[in-house]
Amino acid sequence: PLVRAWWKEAVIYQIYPSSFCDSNGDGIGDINGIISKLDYLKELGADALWLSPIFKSPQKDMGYDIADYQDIDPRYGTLEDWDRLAEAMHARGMKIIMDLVANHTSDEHEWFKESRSSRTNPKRDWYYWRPPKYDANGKRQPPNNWKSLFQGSAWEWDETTQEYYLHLYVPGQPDLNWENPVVRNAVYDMMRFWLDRGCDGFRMDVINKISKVPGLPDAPVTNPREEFQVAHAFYVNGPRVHEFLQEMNREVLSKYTDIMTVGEAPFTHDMYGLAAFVLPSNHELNMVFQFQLMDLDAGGSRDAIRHYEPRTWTVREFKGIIAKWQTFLRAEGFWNSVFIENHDQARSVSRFGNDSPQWRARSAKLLAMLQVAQTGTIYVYQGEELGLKNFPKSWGIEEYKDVASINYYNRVLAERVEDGKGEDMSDVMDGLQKKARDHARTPMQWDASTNAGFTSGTPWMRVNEDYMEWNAAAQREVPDSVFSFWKEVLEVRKANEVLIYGDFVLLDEPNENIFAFTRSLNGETALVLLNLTEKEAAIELHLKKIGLFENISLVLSNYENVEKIGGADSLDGTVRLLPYEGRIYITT
Ligand code: TEU
Ligand code: CA
Repeated sequence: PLVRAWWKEAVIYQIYPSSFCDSNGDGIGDINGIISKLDYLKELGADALWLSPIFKSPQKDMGYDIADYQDIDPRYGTLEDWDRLAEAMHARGMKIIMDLVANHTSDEHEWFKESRSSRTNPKRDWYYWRPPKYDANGKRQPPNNWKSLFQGSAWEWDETTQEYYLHLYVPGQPDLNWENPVVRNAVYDMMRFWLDRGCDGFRMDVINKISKVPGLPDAPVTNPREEFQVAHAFYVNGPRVHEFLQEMNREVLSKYTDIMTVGEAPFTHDMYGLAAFVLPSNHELNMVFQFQLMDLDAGGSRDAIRHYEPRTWTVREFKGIIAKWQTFLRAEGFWNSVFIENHDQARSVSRFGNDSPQWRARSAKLLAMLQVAQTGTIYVYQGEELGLKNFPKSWGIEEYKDVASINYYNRVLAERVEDGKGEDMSDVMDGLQKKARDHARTPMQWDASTNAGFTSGTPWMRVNEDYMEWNAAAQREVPDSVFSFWKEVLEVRKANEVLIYGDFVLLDEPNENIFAFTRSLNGETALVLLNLTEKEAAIELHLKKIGLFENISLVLSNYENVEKIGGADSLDGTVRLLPYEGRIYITT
């Protein structure tokens, strides 16, 4: 049965506040900057905005290290600014989604300051504190061999109380101890604070890591060369995660109407494991972000070292992943999140399209079609609607600002120096140029003026060179720009329920170039043909046999002069698509 919801139909636009729009010339984007762009976002078709964290933070991981959940970082503005933003958005019929980062806090959060002050502090147990181990030589060692996701041990030594604390990310991001019910209640109180203030929902940061395997045992040694080991199995979808989220739902989420939740769930591609977060009967979250497609071009497991090693992929792998999630547990009510960019990912046109001058706009449009043709909530990341691409290879390591990139670079360099292998880092720079999170974080390109109109001061991060040509102002006026195309695809999506709710059937799985599928709902069918390659490609369609296409018409195309075919004839037999050509037909 079809269960409608606003958040299923919504287009959610993600804002990375530091890089969106700077209103006061300090080089950093802010809330007033966002307010000044609401009409642009409305024009695009955004129904909701998800803001990456703007809470008080020392910014060791760009705000994903929160020092006060109930205050805004001064670089972004004030609580009053937030109120004005929420009001301005609601006045335009838009919803505001905040980032809930509750797996960890900053080490500058009051909770942690108290916790670290003494072993007997009442908040000691709010975090994971453990005594050291000693090796055969009597040398102090961390309590287990877990590796931090951002390099090194996941444990930090604390001189004052002579114990280690756990941090899956940087040392400035100590993990909260969700085993402690008082901690959970403190998080719930904070959530109520925002919901009562007018927040319409949460994107929940690494929510699948809040429960750790009891006893925190050593991870198996999968990489003998390394001192610390990948330990995903000990905290990804951990033993009590569903109990905690059901409690959160009971205590908080269920008390508010019309809010939405999306949990970030990296480091697993296990369908059934992730279904448990989403199936309505479980009463946890509305949807999750799963990262199987994002991991497709990563060199290895999610071990950070191989993560930056590019991997080549095939069209069949690509469409296989999408088909898997599009068809998964539809009847039971599983709901997808559809995205190919966010603030942790390189630009999609550079990864899955083709960012050469010849194909950039064409393939960016194809990727827009790829997304609106899927069932699930659509997420658009700032700049994706303009076809923004990765910054160039000529940028040195000093232009990379992300702690994950810098730690990775430094670690490989240290290893090479130690091995006497010289200091040639060109392969590492190549990996970063393809995969680093930094590419999504360059300032938004608004117009052709200095600093792309992002700031009148000095931008905190270098602006991509191509802004003179690739910017919002230039594209807004041009009917065949990537921006205008995004507007159009989002309109078509909203006008056609079959694209939102229809059942997905993959066509011609073995085709090595074309991703073809149908979507059907209540007797209506959409046919989607996407050539994911730089060459012309063909597909054999037998639509008359299926008997579906008596009256179909082309509703979306990223080439100008495609014949507006109305009828099955021209689609029955061999259909040829130009490079990166996409077409969406819908029965009339
Ligand atoms: O990211 C979760 C995460 O672990 C990965 O997506 C990570 O960015 C990737 O492995 C790096 O290679 C979330 C946030 O989205 C990210 O920005 C934060 O850094 C992280 O959590 C910690 O809060
Ligand atoms: Ca500013």
